[in-house]
Formats: sequence, C-alpha cells, structure tokens
Amino acid sequence: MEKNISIIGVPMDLGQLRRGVDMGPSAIRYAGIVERLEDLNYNIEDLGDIVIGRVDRKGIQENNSLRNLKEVALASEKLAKEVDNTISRKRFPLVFGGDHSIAIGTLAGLSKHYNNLGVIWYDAHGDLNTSETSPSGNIHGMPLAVSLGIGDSRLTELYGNNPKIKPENIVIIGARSLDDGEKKLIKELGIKVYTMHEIDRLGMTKVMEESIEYLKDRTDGVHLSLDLDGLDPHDAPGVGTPVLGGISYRESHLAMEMLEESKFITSAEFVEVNPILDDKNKTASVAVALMGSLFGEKLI
Ligand code: 6HN
Ligand code: MN
Ligand code: MN
Ligand code: MN
Repeated sequence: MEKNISIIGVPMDLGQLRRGVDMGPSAIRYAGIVERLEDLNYNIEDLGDIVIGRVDRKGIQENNSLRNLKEVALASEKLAKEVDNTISRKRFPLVFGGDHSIAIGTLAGLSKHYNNLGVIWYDAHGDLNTSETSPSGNIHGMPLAVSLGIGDSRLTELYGNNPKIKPENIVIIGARSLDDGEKKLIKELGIKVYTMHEIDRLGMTKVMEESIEYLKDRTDGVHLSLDLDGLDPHDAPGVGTPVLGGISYRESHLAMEMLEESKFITSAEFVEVNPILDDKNKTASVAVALMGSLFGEKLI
C-alpha cells in the first residue's frame, strides 16, 4: 500500500433524503482515523472537506426523478479534480462520505489514471439505478450505473471519459436489496455479485479469495467503495438505508485484512455514515476500525 495517504471529506447529503450524513466526515475524523493511520506509520495529509452547494428545504423535498442533480454534479466535479490531483501526486486517496452519490466524483477522478480500474462495491445495495428504474429518485442509488455510462448525461459525462469503469471489473459484495431494474442490469452486463446468500454459503474467506483472484489479473488498480450499510445494522446502525441480514463486523474485518494482504487496493472511500441516526458514533468507529485492518493493523 502507498505510504502517503490524502484524506478528502465530502459532506454530501443531497443524494438522498435523510439529513445528517453530511456530518459523516467529521464523525470519522472524531473517531480517530488520523491517529490510527499515523500509528501504522503512514504519512497523512487531510485535505479537508469539499464544499457542497446548499439547497433550500423545498428544493430537497421536491419530487424529482434525479433529486438535486445540479448540486450533486457540481460536487462530483470538485471531488473528481481532488482525487485526480491526489493520484498525480502519488498519494492514496481516502474519501469520507457523505452519501454514496459521491462515488460518481471519486470514480471520475480515478478514471483519468487507470484503463482497467477494478471496483469492489461493498454494499447492501447495487446502486445501479437510473432515473427510469429508481424507486426514490435519490442519486445515491445510482453511482455505479452512472460510472458505467448508464444514466443522465449530466452525470455520465462529467469530468471527461465516459464510461469511467467496465462491468467486468466490478465485484459487488453484500447485496441484499436490489431493485428490479438493477437485477436486470446485473444479468445483462454480467456483473459479478456476491449476495448475502453466497457470503452465508461460501463464507467470507472464499468470497474474498475469489474476488481478489477475479480482479487481480484484469485490473491496473482497485478501488474499494465501502457503504457502511453493507454491514448488518446491529453493527453499523448509523446509516440512512439499513437492511437487516448484513455482513458482520468480524466478517468485514476479515474482508479488509484479506484486501490488505492482496496489496492491490489503490484508493478507498467509506460512505453513508450518518451520526444523527447513529448510536454514540458507533458506525464511524466501525469505519475507522475497518480502515485500521485495511491499512495493515494486526491483532498481535
Ligand atoms: N445507498 N435502491 C434504493 C434506491 O433508492 O435506489 C436504495 C439505494 C441506497 C443507496 O445506500 O448508497
Ligand atoms: Mn451504496
Ligand atoms: Mn447501500
Ligand atoms: Mn482491526
């Protein structure tokens, strides 16, 4: 793993309707991420937070198939530029959300540097909706589709390169709440998915071995996009769209430890931490603990 890490906070809450997820980056910092990574001998640079436009209450609640599109697109451009610069400076981008719509910007920035970027999408959801298939109009349910070049051109075409990633370079882990349009897209594009069924059946060890083996030879970098709602809500209660029956805290540590051993993760983001819905900053602390494992913390 790159020994120089740049933290980028993205206090974005406009990709969905629950307020409070904009405080995610602060909660993660407060839970001690910088000290944790410095103790592992990383050089940490905190770039602070991307400025997110504000929308009045009426604007947010407006019924819309692409809610807050303008502000989300604008923030995505800013984030893309920051991530792009970070890689150019040979540092590891570590992005804190904010809702998952921020992955549009992260992947846009990364796409300037890789021809075959691998993506591990650790999530209860597929985030593969478009304005046509979305049940909510919330853009945080669309970033993976957008990055594949599917969806509104104001999102798919931002920051050049469209598409940003290829379907065969994606692995989704933890899925258990997929909308009909998402299931259809997964089948059409042949995206590799480990649902909770496969995790129960094979165990996390096998799921991660297979995922790493699958991505290893076909990619020139691998981004981890970890939505805290991939974990079970008992372990990560501070999320806006919790789904029962998720990945456990221990399984998640194992997954992070195996990714660390694989040495192929080149960027990461931790999203959907919502301190208002949380239990004494538990979810941010879980995120920090998982980052500990991802960056090489050992139990002994
Ligand atoms: N997330 N599939 C639902 C939707 O509204 O499109 C939920 C999306 C959740 C997105 O958790 O990042
Ligand atoms: Mn998500
Ligand atoms: Mn999710
Ligand atoms: Mn640990």
